[in-house]
Amino acid sequence: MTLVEINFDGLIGPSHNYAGLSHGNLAATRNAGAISQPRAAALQGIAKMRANIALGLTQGVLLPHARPNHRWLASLNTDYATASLPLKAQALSASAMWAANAATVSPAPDTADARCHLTVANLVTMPHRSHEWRGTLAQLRLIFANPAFAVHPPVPAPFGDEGAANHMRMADRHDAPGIEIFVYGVSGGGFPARQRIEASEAVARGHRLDPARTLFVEQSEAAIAAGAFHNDVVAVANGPVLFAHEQAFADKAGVYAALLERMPSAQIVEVPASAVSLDDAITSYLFNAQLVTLPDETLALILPEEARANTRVWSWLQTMIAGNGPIRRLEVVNVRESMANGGGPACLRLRVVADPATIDPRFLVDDALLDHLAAVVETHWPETIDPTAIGDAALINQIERAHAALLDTIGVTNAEAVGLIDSLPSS
Ligand code: SUG
Repeated sequence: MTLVEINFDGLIGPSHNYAGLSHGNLAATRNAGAISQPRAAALQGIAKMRANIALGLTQGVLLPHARPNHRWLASLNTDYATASLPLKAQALSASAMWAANAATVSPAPDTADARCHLTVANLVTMPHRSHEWRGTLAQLRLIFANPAFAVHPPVPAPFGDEGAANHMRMADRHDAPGIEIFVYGVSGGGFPARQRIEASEAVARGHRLDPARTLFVEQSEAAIAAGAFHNDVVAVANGPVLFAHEQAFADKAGVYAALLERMPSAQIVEVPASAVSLDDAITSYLFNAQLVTLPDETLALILPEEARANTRVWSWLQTMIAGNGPIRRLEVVNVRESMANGGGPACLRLRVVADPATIDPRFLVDDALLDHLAAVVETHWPETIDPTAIGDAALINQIERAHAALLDTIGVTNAEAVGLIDSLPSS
């Protein structure tokens, strides 16, 4: 059994639009009302997956959810035609693309029963995300049906849980026992803290983690106030390396000491505020890079173009690479459409350390499958969406046909589609 890290990227759905639904997510708020490009967005995501495969990484895909979510609207005693514009936007959101918020994952070497545990995030803080969990649960149960996995439903409201975006795992090797770090928020400049400690603790118990190798860490108020609505906007970890902004945590000295005590081999790469301010870190998404281990065991950062465009961030990165640190390579990807809604390269992926042989092969991608996905996107995804025009029946029809064409391409059966679609028929 070979455990490897698999990055499951959320394929950007045909309803991707800028409705400005996420209070505290400054990029999304800034772009509210802009015209989105769902087709270009999905192709950017596919290009990122291709680039990761070319680096020798194992790549998976999570499918967009059926939108609008008719079942959710029905539970609110309305339907898409008669719902208010805000409810329409919430029901139509393509936010399931940000796979880092799909679930928290604890690989088998960390758990008492040696299974890989996944807990679906409840995402209760934001209405448009609060109805993702059913579709996510159905999809994860399909992909990870093998007994090597335990897929758990979300922890209950009101304890907000945002999944892997607020969770980091460090280990000397992917297949060795690791340290799991859960990052929760308390408050931040009037913005909601989306991750509650009660949720993090519940997930850790459900995953049967060793308390001696589990840390619960508070995100700094300053980071939340500056727009870091998830920890993965100010810190990322992989292998023995923690890459973090100086102001990411409420008590950084305590965090670093607790980590080093449990994992003396841990390496902390801290970016000082004097070199990169929180604002620069958040607008450039420096820390929303994918920090990955390449086949030659060196570490690389997969960064958004916005990080290269920021001269302070880029010059800090150049200095880092010129030094003797553990991160040896920088790769730049264009995920602009997702970035404009506050989702960088790391938001778009869920990491699962597992044996690929235990995973439903329809969800593991190679270049040939990506060619098929790109063809479906080119044919069916809307070119643009104006968020004031989401009442247009022809647009909704196109979005629903696009999703059906995708399920067909992946080879999802009708019976499986019922669970995935998570909606009442629109007719
Ligand atoms: O939850 N944006 C997402 C971005 C999630 C980024 N994920 C991570 N950091 N892991 C969010 O705020 C914007 C949708 C809109 O406004 O229409 C949105 O939901």
